[in-house]
Amino acid sequence: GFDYPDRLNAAVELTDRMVERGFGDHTALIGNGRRRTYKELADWSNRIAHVLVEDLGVVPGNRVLIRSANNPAMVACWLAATKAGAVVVNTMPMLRTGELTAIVDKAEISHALCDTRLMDELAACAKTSRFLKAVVGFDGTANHDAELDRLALEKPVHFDAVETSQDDVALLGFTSGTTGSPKATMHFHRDLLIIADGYAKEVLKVTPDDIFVGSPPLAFTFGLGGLAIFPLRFGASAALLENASPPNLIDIIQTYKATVCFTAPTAYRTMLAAMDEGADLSSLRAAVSAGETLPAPIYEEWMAKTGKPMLDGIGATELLHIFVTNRFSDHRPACTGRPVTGYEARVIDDEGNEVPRGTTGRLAVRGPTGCRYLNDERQKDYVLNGWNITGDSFVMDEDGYLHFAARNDDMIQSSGYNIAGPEVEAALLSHPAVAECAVVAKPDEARGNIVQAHVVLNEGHVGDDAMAKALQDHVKATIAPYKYPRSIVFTDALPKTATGKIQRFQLREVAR
Ligand code: 3SK
Repeated sequence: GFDYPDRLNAAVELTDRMVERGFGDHTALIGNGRRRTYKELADWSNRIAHVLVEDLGVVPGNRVLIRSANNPAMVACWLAATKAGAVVVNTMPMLRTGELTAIVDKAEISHALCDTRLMDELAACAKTSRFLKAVVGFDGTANHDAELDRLALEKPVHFDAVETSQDDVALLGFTSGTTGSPKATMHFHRDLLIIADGYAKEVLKVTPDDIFVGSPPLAFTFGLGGLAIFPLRFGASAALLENASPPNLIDIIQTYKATVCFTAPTAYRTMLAAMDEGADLSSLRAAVSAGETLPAPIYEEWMAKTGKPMLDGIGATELLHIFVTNRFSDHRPACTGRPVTGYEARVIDDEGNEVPRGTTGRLAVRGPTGCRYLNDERQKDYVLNGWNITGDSFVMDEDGYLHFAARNDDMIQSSGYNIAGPEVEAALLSHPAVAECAVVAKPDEARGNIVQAHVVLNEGHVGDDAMAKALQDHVKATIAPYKYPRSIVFTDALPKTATGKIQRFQLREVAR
């Protein structure tokens, strides 16, 4: 178990406490071409916390929204609001007024801190909101040239943080909407530390020498953990990118000799290709892959080129971070691994009973960090006796290792067969012409559904009938022939969420 004092403010632990522990001069964050030490980050967040309390009237329990790309100012704002005892909702730059309004209404947001470059959509939301009282701009480029920065510069660097309880809510994580209306998951101050003291310590073995990089937004708990909480908890550094496209990620890894990377399989695929062109990514000691299941060929090529395993893991906003993972000394291809210490995983049927090993069922998980939805009837559908019922189907093998089968809604029922869309995708991806693909069910009179593949080809290949036939033959030759995609749609790009997940529901709608 984890043993924290009753009175615990996670933001203090990640900044002022680190200064007390001797990390004051150590780099905490790199961003906008500058380094910020732990002392600078502690002072910066303390000054902003003064503004929140004294100028904006934030009181403990107020919900404060932050709108920004990944930059040090966003981290300072998140820490400041947490120090002030607020409940933070971090949001991504791509959200539009409608999506912001849904969040503001659900979480009853009273105050918002917004990068001045992203004000318009939030200002439109504030105009009509009955909850949002104040929107204050900060300078995401860290030139301290916005209202929040000017107010903060007048404040002292010491702040008496609110002595929150370890189980006071610190963060609301909104689930990224691959379907339907968003849900908000509540996380306590202690949860923010548990993911570091659990997964990051046990699996990643973080040291102060580590330099973290990655692509997930800080607004997504995958990013907040991987790019802020984990490095700050252990006196390590994070290099933040506002635009974490694969070329920028490759660049920053080389520039700062990053040691730990958090991203999704697609970016790793680009990195592997870049290595062939001479990119030097040898500084990376940990390559964490999550968000989408890791295809075995990427894992294998990474292993062959670096001599190190890529660590596939699965997490959820509901549980805050990764709860099942491979480990440096315990990893397998096409396998997501075993639960992180403190978490339990089960594969269950529709009645909630555990299915025999080797059988596909729904993944259920229980652990110290969740799941509690904010004011949401759906709690009773997704959380049973403390077990969070995920949206994924998995198989647990005889040794207790979990293997991804499909998103529940990615199971395709065709002519009485259950076909896991991702399995067909993996087969397609093993064809050299295929860059990316997504497989969905297309309703069909004769078969109920047929398998439809949406395919992005690598450069130099043409999406014609001959190519479709070649891909179908390849799938038939790779997996059981009944699984082959009877329909193939060639496309330039797949629809994705802001966090990079393929939005299969959009493709399904087109298929209908
Ligand atoms: O696997 C995911 O999608 C995820 C979600 C939230 C936090 C961490 C992860 C890996």
